[in-house]
Amino acid sequence: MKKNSIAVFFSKDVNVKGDNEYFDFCDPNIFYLTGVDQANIKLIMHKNSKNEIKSYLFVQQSTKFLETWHGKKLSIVQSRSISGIDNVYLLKDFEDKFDKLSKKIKHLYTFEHKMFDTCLNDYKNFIKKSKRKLKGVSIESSAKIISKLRQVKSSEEITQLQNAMEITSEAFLHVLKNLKKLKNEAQVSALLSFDYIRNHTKHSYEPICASGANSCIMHYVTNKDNFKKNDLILIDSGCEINNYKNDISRTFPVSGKFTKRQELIYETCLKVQKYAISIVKVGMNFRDLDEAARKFMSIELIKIGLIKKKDYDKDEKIVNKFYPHSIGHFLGLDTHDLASTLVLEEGHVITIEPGIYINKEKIGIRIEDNILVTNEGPVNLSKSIPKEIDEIERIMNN
Ligand SMILES: [Mn+2]
Repeated sequence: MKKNSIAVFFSKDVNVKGDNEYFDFCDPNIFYLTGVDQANIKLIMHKNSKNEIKSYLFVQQSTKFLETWHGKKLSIVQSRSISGIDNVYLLKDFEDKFDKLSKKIKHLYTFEHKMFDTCLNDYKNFIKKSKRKLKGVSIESSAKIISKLRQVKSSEEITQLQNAMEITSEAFLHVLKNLKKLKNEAQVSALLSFDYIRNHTKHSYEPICASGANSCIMHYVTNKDNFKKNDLILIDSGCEINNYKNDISRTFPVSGKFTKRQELIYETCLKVQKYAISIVKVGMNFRDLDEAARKFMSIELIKIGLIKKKDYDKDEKIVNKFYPHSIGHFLGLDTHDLASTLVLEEGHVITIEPGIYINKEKIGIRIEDNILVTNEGPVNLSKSIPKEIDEIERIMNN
């Protein structure tokens, strides 16, 4: 932050649909900065002319109504102890405090990012009002600063991801061991939920349990179709601990055995995945990684005859027909985490997830691991989840 500046973050209120509540994770930025995971809170960070920083946290006052219907809100004392911020106030004091603090500032940082839900009416109105009120103050986005911080994971954050991975891994293994007995996508989805929830975690995102032709739909979440003989099932799922998210994909044969054709496509995808992981290193641009993986994929798809070399030479985009997405994304408090830079640094966590989708053959394969970037090379956080064909078949048929 620049001298004489203020950064302001709001978290969402509890979502209500009909008469039911949806407890969305409050706000990744506020959680990152304060450790408080509660809806409807506000944060001001103030840097004065002497480079001194003070933070102010505003929390909702517990009322009889809230306690009856939603449960107790964190008290000021609790919020202080969780956040380490001395200056904790009630929400109703926000405006006063902001007006006082903003008198001498030259810059106001607001969080606006195209990828994220900043469509809080409250927050939008606040920005609008500030623009009107604060003459001569430059209004800037804090996205770049906060992304830079969030992108590099501390060892505590990596531990959260690893702890979650133990449970994600347990769930995938549980599915693998039982898959031959299961009859449909819903049962796979239920088994994942069973393991996540009984281990006090939750889904990082809506799981994808896509069998047969459904596996060629990238964001399939219907998860209800019955298995047909020789179907593959593509499972894209993960749990989160303290809001730190896993994001794993595996593809298994529901019968316990890959057909020869499925085996060929699967091995091709796995080869590309292993290659992409192997070239991950500090200093590499994610775009170059994506490019190299796509090139490797193209060569492999030509080798197995899925695309013709002469067609590829004419138009490299032909690969997109079978591999329509990129090699992966950054991961953390958001499944598609903020990234201030595409150049990999120690502590970045990314997914590596090539896929091959052949609609007319009802074959969709994606293999996705979560990779920690270190100076010593890539560390596969999800290596305990089987992806070799012989291992998958051995576990399924045991
Ligand atoms: Mn992913």
